[in-house]
Amino acid sequence: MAVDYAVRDGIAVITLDNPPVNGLGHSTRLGIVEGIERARDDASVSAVVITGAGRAFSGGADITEFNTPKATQEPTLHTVIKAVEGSAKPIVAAIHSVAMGGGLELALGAHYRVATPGAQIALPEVKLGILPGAGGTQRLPRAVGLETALNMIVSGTPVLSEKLAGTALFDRMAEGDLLDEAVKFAKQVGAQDGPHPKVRDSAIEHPNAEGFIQFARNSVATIAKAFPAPHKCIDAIEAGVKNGFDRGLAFERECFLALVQTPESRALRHAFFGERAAGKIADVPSSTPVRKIARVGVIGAGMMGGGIAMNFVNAGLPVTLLETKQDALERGVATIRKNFEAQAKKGKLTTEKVEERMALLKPTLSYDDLAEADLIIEAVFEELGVKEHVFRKLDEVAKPGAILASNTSTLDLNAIAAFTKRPEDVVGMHFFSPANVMKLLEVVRGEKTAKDVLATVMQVAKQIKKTAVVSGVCDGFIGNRMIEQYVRQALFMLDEGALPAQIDRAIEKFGFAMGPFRMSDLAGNDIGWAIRKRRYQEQPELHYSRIADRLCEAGRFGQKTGGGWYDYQAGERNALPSKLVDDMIVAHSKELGIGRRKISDDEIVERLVFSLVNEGAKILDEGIASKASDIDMVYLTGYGFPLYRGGPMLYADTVGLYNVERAMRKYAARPNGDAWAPAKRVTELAAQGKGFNG
Ligand code: 3H9
Repeated sequence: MAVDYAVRDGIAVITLDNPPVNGLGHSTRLGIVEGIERARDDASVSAVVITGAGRAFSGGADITEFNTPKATQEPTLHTVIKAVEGSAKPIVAAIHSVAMGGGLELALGAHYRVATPGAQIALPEVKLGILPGAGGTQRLPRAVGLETALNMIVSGTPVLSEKLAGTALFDRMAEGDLLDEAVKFAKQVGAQDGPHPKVRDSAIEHPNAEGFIQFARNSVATIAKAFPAPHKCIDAIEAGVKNGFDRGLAFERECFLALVQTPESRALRHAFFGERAAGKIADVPSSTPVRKIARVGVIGAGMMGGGIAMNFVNAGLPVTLLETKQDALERGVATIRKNFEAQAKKGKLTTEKVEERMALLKPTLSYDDLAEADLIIEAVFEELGVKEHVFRKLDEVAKPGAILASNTSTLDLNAIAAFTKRPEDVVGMHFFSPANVMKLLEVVRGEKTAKDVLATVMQVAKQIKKTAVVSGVCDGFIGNRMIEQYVRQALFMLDEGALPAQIDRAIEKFGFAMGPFRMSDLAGNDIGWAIRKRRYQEQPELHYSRIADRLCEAGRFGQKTGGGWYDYQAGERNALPSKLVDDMIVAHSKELGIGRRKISDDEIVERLVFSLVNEGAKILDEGIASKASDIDMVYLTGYGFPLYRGGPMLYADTVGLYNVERAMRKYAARPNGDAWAPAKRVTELAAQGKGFNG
C-alpha cells in the first residue's frame, strides 16, 4: 500500500509511503484521493494532515512513469491537487526532509503548510528538461513572491525550508515533533469555519513584473542555449502573471506535455537514472559490508596526486601525501594551497576553510607514514616498472585490509595487483585531470578485486562527489579506449580532405565542449604520440594516420610549446588555424596518393560519434562495462559529450540503431574502413529493432 490512512485525535493523517522518496506514482495518487474521500465521509474528522513516511515528504512525480500510460492514468496529479484544494475540511501538509517537484506542488494545493527546518524545498523539474507541470509555476510565485519563485523554478536548486519561513509557503515551522504539531495545528484550523485559504487565490505582487521577467529571459538566453525548458518556465510564469491563474495553469500543462517528449528531457532523465544506476554493481549487493576509510594516502604530489588529495580533504578526510623528493613535495603542497586560495579569492571558500583543509594534509617522504592509511592511491609515473616498485613497497608497509588503488589510465591492473601478495585489495581509481574538478572516476575492477573493496570505493566516490563508473580491465578502460577510435577517425579525415578547424567546429556545433584537435593541443600532443608508439610495437596491424606523428616530430606538442594543430600567441589560449600545419596535412595526403575531397559536417559528426558508439558496443559485448548508461555517464562527466544528447549510446538510440548500423557498413566499405565492422551488439539490437537502452 503506497499510502497509509489513520485517524488521530479527530484528524485524518494521510501518510505517503512509497519508498524510497514517496514518488507520486499512480498508486500513491490513488491513495491520497481515497484518503481525502474517507476523511470527507467521516463525521468525526475535522481536518486532514498529509505527510510522508521515511526520508521525504515527497520527491515529486514518479519519473519512471513518464511517457507511459500510468503518467496520465487518473487520478493524475492535477486531479489529486484539485481534490486537496477543493476539500471542505482543511488540509495541512506536514513537510520534512524533501518536498520537491510534484511533492511541493501537492503541498501548495493544501490549505496550510507546516515544515521542519532543514527540509529541501525545490521545483527541480528543469533539471529533467521539463517544467513543474502540476501548478508549480502558478502557485509558487503566489506563495514566495515572483523573484524567489522564478529563481527556484529556472535553476531547480533546493532552498532550505527555514529560508522560506515568513513567506506564505509556510504557516508555521515545527519546533518539536512534526506530526504532533501538524495535528495540533489541524485541530485548530479544523475548528474554524471555512472557506480555508487557497494559494491560487492570492495575487502575484511585484513592482515591475514585466521588467523582471524580461531580465530573467535575457539571463537564461545566455546560460541555457541548448535547453528549451528554462525558457518555457519563464513563459509559464509570465502567462500566470499576465492572464491569471487558470489560463496560466492551462499554458503550463501544454508546455509540460510538449517538453516531456523532447530529446533533451529524455537525455536529462537518462543521466539522472544513469548516475544512480552506475553506483549499482550486479554481483555486489547494496548490503555488502564496506571497509572503514578514516585516512587516505596519496603517492605522488604532482598535478594528478595533488588534485586527488584535494578531493579527500574537501570531504574532511585526512590525507598523507607522499613524494620521493623534498622539493617535489614542497611544490605539490604549495600548488594545493594555491588552488585553495584561488577558490577563496573567488568567494567559494573562507580563509578558515582553506586552513582547515591544509591542516588535514600530512606531507611526508617516508612510506612508513602510509601504515596508518585505510586507502592508498598511487598517482606516479605511468610505467609498469615504476608501478611495480610502488606496489611492492605498499605491500610491505600498508596495514592489513588497506585498499591499494592505482590511478593508472592505460596499464594492466591485474599485472599491478600481482605485484602484491594481496591482489584482492587492489583496485583501479582512474581520476580525470584536473582531479579536484572533474566528476568522473573510473573504478577498475581487477580479476581478483574483492567485492567489499569495490563497494567501499563506490561509497568513497560518493563521499568525494564523483560519478563512479565500474570498468573491467582492458587497454584504456571505457573512456580512453573509446576516445582512441574517435581520434583515429579525426586523423583519417585530415588525410581525406578536412582540416582541424573544420572538424573541431563541426563537433563543437554538435555540442562537444571541445573538438579533438583543440583538446589534444590542450592536453599535449606528445601524450597520444607516446601511446601510438607503444601501439605500433604491440599491434602493428592496427592502421593509423601518421599525420599526428609528423606534427609531433615538428615539436608541435600543443599549447605548452606555443603551437600544435593550431598556433597560439604567447600567454593566450585562442586556437588560431595554422597555415604551416594545414599545408603539412595537404602534403601528407599527396604523399599518400589521396585525392582530397570536401567532407561534410554531417559526415564528420557521424564518423566521430559512431566510432565511439561502435567501440562502446564492443566494450559491452566484452563485459568491460555492464550497461550502456555507464558508458554514457563516462562520456557526459569526463569527455564533454553534450548533456542534452544523453551520451553516445543514448544518442545512437535516438538516431536508431538500424540507421547507425547502415552508416557503419557504408564507412566499412571505404578506405580506412577497418574500424567500422559493426560490433555484435549493434547488429543484434538493430535486427531486433531495439536500442542500447531498450
Ligand atoms: C515532477 O514532479 C513533475 C511534476 O511537476 C508534474 C507531474 C505532472 N521518481 O537521489 P537518490 C529514486 S518531476 C522516481 O539516490 P538522495 C532514485 O532513482 C520530479 N524515482 O537519493 C533512487 O532510486 P534507486 C521532480 C525517484 O537521498 C532513489 O530514489 N522531482 C525520484 O541522495 C534515491 O535517490 C525531482 O526531480 C522520482 N521523482 O536524494 C527529484 N526521485 O535507489 C529528483 C528519486 O533505485 N530526486 N528517485 O537508485 C532527487 O533530487 C533526489 O533523488 C532526492 C533524494 C533529493 C529526492
